[in-house]
Order: sequence, then C-alpha cells, then structure tokens
Amino acid sequence: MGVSFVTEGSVMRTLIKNGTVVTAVDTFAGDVWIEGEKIVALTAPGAAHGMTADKTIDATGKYVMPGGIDAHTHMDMPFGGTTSSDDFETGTIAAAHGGTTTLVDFAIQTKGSSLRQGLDTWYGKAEGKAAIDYGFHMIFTDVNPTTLDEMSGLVREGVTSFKMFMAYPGVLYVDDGQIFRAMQKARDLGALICMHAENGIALDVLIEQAIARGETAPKYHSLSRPQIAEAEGTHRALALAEMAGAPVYIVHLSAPRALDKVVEARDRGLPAYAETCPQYLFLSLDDLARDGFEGAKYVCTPPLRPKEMQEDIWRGLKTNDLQVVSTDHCPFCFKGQKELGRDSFAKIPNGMPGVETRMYLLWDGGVRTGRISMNRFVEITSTAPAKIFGMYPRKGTIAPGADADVVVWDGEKEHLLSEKTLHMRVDYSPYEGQKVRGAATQVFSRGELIVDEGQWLGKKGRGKFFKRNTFSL
Ligand code: DUC
Ligand code: ZN
Ligand code: ZN
Repeated sequence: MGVSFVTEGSVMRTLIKNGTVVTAVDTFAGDVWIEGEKIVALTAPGAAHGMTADKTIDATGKYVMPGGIDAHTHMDMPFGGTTSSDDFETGTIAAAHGGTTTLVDFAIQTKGSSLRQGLDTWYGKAEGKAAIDYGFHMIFTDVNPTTLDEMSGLVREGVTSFKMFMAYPGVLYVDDGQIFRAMQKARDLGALICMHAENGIALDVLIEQAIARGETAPKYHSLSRPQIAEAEGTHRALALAEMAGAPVYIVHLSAPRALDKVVEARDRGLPAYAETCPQYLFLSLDDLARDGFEGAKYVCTPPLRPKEMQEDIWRGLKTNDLQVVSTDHCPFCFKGQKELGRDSFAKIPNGMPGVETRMYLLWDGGVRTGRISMNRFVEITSTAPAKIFGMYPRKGTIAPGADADVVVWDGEKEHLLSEKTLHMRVDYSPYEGQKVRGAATQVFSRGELIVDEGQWLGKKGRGKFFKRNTFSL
C-alpha cells in the first residue's frame, strides 16, 4: 500500500506491529500506525515507509481489531425500585477491560418532563465519569406534541435513535398510537426507533395470575412471559414501522418466534434490524430455575428461554437476520437489590451484568466453536452497530482516518469468569467459574492505551460524548 505521512512534531505515534488485522471483511498481516487519536496508516509488516514510532506494541500471534461497540447499556439507571449498580465510571472501565471502547446508553425521559431534561440528566451522569466514548439513545415515556417537537433538536445534537417500550405498563410503556407518531417523526428526521417488543399489557395479566397461583419463584419470570408475547410485539413493531415508512431496530431479541417475524420483514426488503444479547445465547431457563433464590441472578427481560431455543438465535446471527450482539447491561447486586424480590419474581429488578463479558463469550463460544468467523465477530460486536447507529467509519473499523479505538486480542489466553476477576460493580457473575479463551491484552481508546495486560491505565472522565449521524443504511 502506498502511503505518505506528514509528521506533526508533538503528536504521539504508536505502532502495533506484526499482528493479524481483522475487520468485518478482511483478515491480513499488517502493521497499524496511530497518530494522536486516529489510525493514520496500515502497512505491510515491517514496511515502515520511513516512519518511526514513539511507542511500539508487538502483536505477534495476536489479532488487531476495532474496539467493541455496545449499543445497549443501562448505567446508573433507576429501575425496579433501585438503581443499576454500575455507573458511567465503573461500567465503562469494565467495558474497556473486556475490549469494548464505545457504549450507547439509554437516557430516559421522566413522565411529565421533557426529553431535554431526561437527556441532560444522562449527560450529567456520564460527564466526568465515562472512561470510554459514549452516545445516547433517548427513551420516550410520554409521546405528545411537545416531546415529538423536541426530537429534531436531539437529532441535531447527535442523539439519533429513540427507544420505546411495549412492555412495563404504567412505567415505561407507550401505546401503539404514540409509537406510530414517533415512528412517523423519526422517518422525517432520519432517526431510528428502537423497540422493546413484548406485549406488556397481556403479560401483566399472566404475571398477576401466576402470583395468584403462588408461582412466585424466579423461574416464573420466564414462564409468565411466553415467547408469543415477544413475537406479537415484534410483529406489531415491524408492522407499525412499515406503515410509517420508518426503519426499526428490535432490541434484545430472545425468542425464535420473534426472530421469524424479523426474517419475514427483512425478506420483504423492509429496513428492519435486530440485536440479541449473550444471555440469550449462553444462558437459559435452567439458570432461572436454579435452587433457592439463585435464579434471581438471571432475571432479565425478555426472560431467558428454554435451552433448545439458543440454536435458533445463533442461526439468526449466522444468516444476518440478527445484525448485532449488545448486552442490555443492567446489573443489580444479589444482596440488597435482587433480594427485593424474595417473595415474588415480579419484584426482582430486571437486568444482568454483561458489558465486560460480551466479547469473551462470543469469541469463546462463537469463534472458537466455529459458529461464527472472526470477521463476523467483528461485525456483530463493532462494525454493524457503528453503521446502524451512525458512528461509522469513525468507529467500528480499522482504517486510516478512523478513531484509534483498537483492541489487541489474544485468541488463546484463558481466563476465569468470576465476580472476583471481573471489574463490573456487582456482587455476582452469571458465568461464575466458567473458563473462556480469548482476551484483550491491549485496549486503545482514541489512541490512548487504557488497558495493558489487564492493568487499567485510563482515567475516569476521559470518554467523550459521540455525536452520532442520522440513520443512513
Ligand atoms: N430489560 C432488562 O432486563 N433490564 C432493563 C430494561 C429491560 O428492558
Ligand atoms: Zn428493553
Ligand atoms: Zn435495555
């Protein structure tokens, strides 16, 4: 590759040499040159073209990949009578250890106040704390003429996606008319609607009936939220989006019958997108049914499904009917938080930790088992979310001009997943005691080495808000 360089005297230049560069489409031996915050060149191994480096990382035997993008996290989120246990400091540091260099978190509009107030609250939570770059989706809890008018300002500010809930009546739920109006507006603005697609109204009836029968243990969280409720919500979200002429992104898809709806829409050429999360690939109803109150650790929504459903979700990832794996990271400690639901699953705060383990699990259980290629791994963890959420090509690839968010990945390194070895601020790991292979040995965020061989070198507050572009796929 022919390259020319302008050396800017004081800008730090880093060389990551002798690694195998993996992007969503290519795998090649190459040296990656970083200047300041940017990747400036890729050269053949050893072909320095007259350049010298201030710092060199030897990536022999390792992979050099774009930093992960987790497009679905809930840091410091009030929910279920408590607040998710990671804030933007602890959550982003944990993310970085696991090879993730950008988050898109969910800001929430409080009913009765403006989107602006909700978004400002989330800026306040992240500023001075986030250690990696972040963006925000905006959660609508109240779609009305005033909040619809506010959407354009948020889009100009780089908050280009909006989430609504068909679940959680009385809390986050919005009705079909509200969803449809927001979709029409999103279409006009080039924004993307993200949907929590479960029929929450019907589910509340099933939950009430389960409790009346004395079915209060954690496993009834799943048994009272059948996959048909998710399939129905998914179908309705897709139909409303089609009527509005808007793109739609189904969050945390967990169920084969919901996936069927996405497949059908995509096969008809609709701009329908969907993500799943590691918990739906690696955990199941068996975990929710663990002895005693252990199952509470596995309460998230949509719920964990019977184990035999996992293969269908893997198939969706292989066929690109599912484009993204994010985490829905929403941790609650077992002691003092999950315990709120000792007498009823309906009071267990919904959510699990995951921001740090996503890449480990997908590498170990996806790439190493041959279910997905390395390129597909990069695509579903980084490139696709960057493209769908308006961050590409600054984020999501290894290319000259991109932000130097780079992970040097040891595909063989074995480590233990445990509350003791992981960095998330939560008192358990859903994967406690499991050994996985694959780990980030060096993590760069905008050119700065923030994790080196497990050692944290970054600083809280160094992460910057990412002003995302409108939807363009
Ligand atoms: N699901 C969860 O498990 N936690 C946060 C919100 C959600 O939809
Ligand atoms: Zn959700
Ligand atoms: Zn969520």
